[in-house]
Amino acid sequence: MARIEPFNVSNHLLDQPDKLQEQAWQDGYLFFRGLIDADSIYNLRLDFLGICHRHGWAKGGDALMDGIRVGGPFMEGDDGYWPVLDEFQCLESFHAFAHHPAVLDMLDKLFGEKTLVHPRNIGRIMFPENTKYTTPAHQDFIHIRGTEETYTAWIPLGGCPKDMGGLIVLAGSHRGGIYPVKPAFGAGGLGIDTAPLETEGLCWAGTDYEVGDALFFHSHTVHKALPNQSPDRIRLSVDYRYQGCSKPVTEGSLLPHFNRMPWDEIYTSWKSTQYQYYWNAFDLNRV
Ligand SMILES: O=C(O)CCC(=O)C(=O)O
Repeated sequence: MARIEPFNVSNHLLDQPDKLQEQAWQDGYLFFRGLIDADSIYNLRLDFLGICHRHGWAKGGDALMDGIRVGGPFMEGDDGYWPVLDEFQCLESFHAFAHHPAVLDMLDKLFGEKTLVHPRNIGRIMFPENTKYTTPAHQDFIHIRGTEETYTAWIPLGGCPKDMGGLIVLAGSHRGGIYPVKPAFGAGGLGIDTAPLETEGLCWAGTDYEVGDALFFHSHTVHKALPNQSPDRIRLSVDYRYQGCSKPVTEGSLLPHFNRMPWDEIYTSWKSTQYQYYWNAFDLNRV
């Protein structure tokens, strides 16, 4: 594995929209330490791990919040994976978290207009001993479309040192257009050969993520996960997508991830309507 440079940390730019935009354009990503309060992270972690535990995938009791695997590795696409993913998808807390004020405040500055939160939210459960299915190097644009000025937020639900399989980005790779893809194992199923880009001088950037850290990257930025090499810890994380509200958006970005059930079914046990169909309040540029 090539060298991984530390992320540029952008907390000091939070009140300077021009500088935030400049930094994002330079690197293709923005990384913040402690952007999100720890309680919000732990609450969602608890909800995710409760589901994992009920399905026999994680230890319970005092060990629940440690995220210690039982059995597996289980992975996206397995029969037993869908019931877990469906429960994640129905969690009100999971969808509400995408609207965290600290995240939206930063993004409104980055986009220079009100942010549209895509409702197609993704929860990831990455087991150890599953290197083959580690997320391959890819660009999100081919999965999302709409505007290329879409940013993905990758937020681990707890600390995530590199050996637990955090996300890394190929800094500056967003300036090279769309790269050729080939079938690959792991999330998304498509991978990019990054060797030529590394030879040209692009470098991977990453970190040992701490609770509350958040990474945002442009839809053309090449990124991938590191393998989860911990002996027994499940890596939990969320992917949320955002764009300026005036920019084009595809219908697919307004559907649930994998579109396995309609929004009405997802909303069945929600307590609030605040984040239900909220995107209909925007005058969307649908493409
Ligand atoms: O968390 C992961 O392993 C994959 C996240 C990712 O690359 C994505 O959603 O685009």
